[in-house]
Amino acid sequence: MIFKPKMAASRVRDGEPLSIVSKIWPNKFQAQCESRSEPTSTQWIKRADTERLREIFMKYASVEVKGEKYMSYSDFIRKYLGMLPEENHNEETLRLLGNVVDTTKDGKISFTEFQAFEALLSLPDAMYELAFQLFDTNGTGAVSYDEFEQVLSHTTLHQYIPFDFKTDFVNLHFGRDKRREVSYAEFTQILHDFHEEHALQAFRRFDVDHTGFITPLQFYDILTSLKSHLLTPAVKENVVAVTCRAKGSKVAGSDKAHKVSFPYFTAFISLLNNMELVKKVYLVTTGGNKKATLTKEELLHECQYYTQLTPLEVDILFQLVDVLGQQGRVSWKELDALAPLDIEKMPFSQQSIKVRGRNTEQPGLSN
Ligand SMILES: [Ca+2]
Repeated sequence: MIFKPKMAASRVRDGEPLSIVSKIWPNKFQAQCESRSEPTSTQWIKRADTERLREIFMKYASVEVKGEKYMSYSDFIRKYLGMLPEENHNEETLRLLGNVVDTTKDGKISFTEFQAFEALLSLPDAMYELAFQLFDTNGTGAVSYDEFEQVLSHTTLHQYIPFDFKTDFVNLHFGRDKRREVSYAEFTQILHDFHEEHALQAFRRFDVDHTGFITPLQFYDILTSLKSHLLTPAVKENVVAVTCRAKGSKVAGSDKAHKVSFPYFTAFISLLNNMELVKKVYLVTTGGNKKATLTKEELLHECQYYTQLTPLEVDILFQLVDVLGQQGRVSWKELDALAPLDIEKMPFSQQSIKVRGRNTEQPGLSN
């Protein structure tokens, strides 16, 4: 989402980037894409063999220093990955992306670095690793506040709704003097918390009177600017209608009718984030029968075992299901239409399926 939010959003359902990648690494990110003989779903995560990889590398490497071939950032990002195709592309963007692969930070990409990048893609936490390397611009193995601000300020996310860096969020993670550096493990958590904090800031920005309410259109604005990766067409088309009709967003007898309350706002986003869990709960309850339908009460009963899913989230789920034309009953079809990610096609999912020798048809999260 950093540089091409539209591309990122539209690719989510193609099973390529997880939301985190669409935010951080806006690309198809298959370094070995050219090495596939057959594009089967599991094969693309396999590591390409060295010889084939070298062949690909040599095809793009335009720089030669003392008899050694290297890729320039432009060779790698623009010609090989096909990102930033515009002639007048942003040089800073190119530098930030090239820098991810150039671990020696000498401005060019060696075969070893190319190979390491390819290997990184087959790690189970590849997407977080990529994000970390993007933020760790000087390659010290830790992210400083300056790096965090520099990279985030360069995102379209920040351009839509500026992130306020002068907040407790920054103080808590980097210290008040901003001198604390963040390790990889901590960084993965920060990345997660950052998106929540940003949504929170956006709500406050629109709630100018501090009433705890925003309008459905403002809600729509926030969702499409900050959470577009969570919005399937079914959600996007119906979000305003749903929030206008929702009981949870009205205060009876007051002028707050048809407004979005803060709890509704957070529950809505949380539900979209949790859709894979909802699918799991559905499958457990129906014994794996995707044709079965469940009422709100049935689903709610099962959801008690999962603390992540609140009754308000289940309410919102059924409000969405209702506008999809299923009065009061939910089946796999509706869940699928609302779920932002096809988790079974995700690289980490494929990887763990492979490791455990499981069939890719099996539903559910692999972690
Ligand atoms: Ca290098």
